[in-house]
Amino acid sequence: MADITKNYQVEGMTCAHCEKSVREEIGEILGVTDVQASSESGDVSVSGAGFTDEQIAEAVEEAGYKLK
Ligand SMILES: [Cu+2]
Repeated sequence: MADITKNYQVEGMTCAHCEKSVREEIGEILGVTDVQASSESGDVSVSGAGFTDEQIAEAVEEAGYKLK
């Protein structure tokens, strides 16, 4: 399966620590190979294969934030 990159908007990230929490939680999802997160813009981009929007939403919530 080819890798894809999907972009999400996350509410509530305010600093580098928030970015790290989001990156770590999403990074645990099977198939995710890379996560970029910006607390400034709220942009989170996830690369990989086989992950679902629902899994991303759950991981973001586990980290303590919300998908927009
Ligand atoms: Cu923070």
